[in-house]
Amino acid sequence: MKAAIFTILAFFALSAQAHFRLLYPEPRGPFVGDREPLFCGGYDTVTTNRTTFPLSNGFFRIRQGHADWAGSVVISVAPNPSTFDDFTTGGQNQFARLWANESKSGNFCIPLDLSSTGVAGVTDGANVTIQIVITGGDGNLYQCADLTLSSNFTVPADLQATCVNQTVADDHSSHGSNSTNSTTGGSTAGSGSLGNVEQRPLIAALAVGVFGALLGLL
Ligand SMILES: [Cu+2]
Repeated sequence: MKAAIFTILAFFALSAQAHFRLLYPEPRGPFVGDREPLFCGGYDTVTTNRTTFPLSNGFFRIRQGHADWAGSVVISVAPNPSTFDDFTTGGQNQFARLWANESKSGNFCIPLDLSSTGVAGVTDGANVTIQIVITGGDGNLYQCADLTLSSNFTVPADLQATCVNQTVADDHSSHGSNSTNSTTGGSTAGSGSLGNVEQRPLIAALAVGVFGALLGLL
């Protein structure tokens, strides 16, 4: 009986809590691990309280429970994007950030310059939705944020200050332990819940916008 309970707990820890959290901009709704494999993490209706987001030189923050993961960002200009098709044109994904990969888990702050997407309608004042797509060994996972773009908006200093990268030192034991800790995680970077962290040169590279360039290594 005890073994069975432990197995069940372990299952929930891995299935519901590993995954990733979108910390900024604000996701459509509260994180529900079991629904993260679904479109927009299970939230298929646009929110009414959009986040004002810079058209140029923005960023997004995630906390990633998987080692050896890849991520991309797609964008929709539909007023109420509710299906994956709303993030495509002519059958092709509208990328705001091309796929790139990373070996570590932890906190990541990734540049997102929406002015350079080349997607029609991604302009000053536009209402758009971004969908972060992460794959780390248990299928694609999704989180969405509804935004209003502004060319003269700067992310407030307190939010800028949270834009840091911290990776977990031990890749392959982190999935389980991090998933347990993340159940109490707050919304700020560097909360200490990830245990030992270290800075890596790659992470510094991410901060200055090399993320997309890593595609060439895939
Ligand atoms: Cu997962």
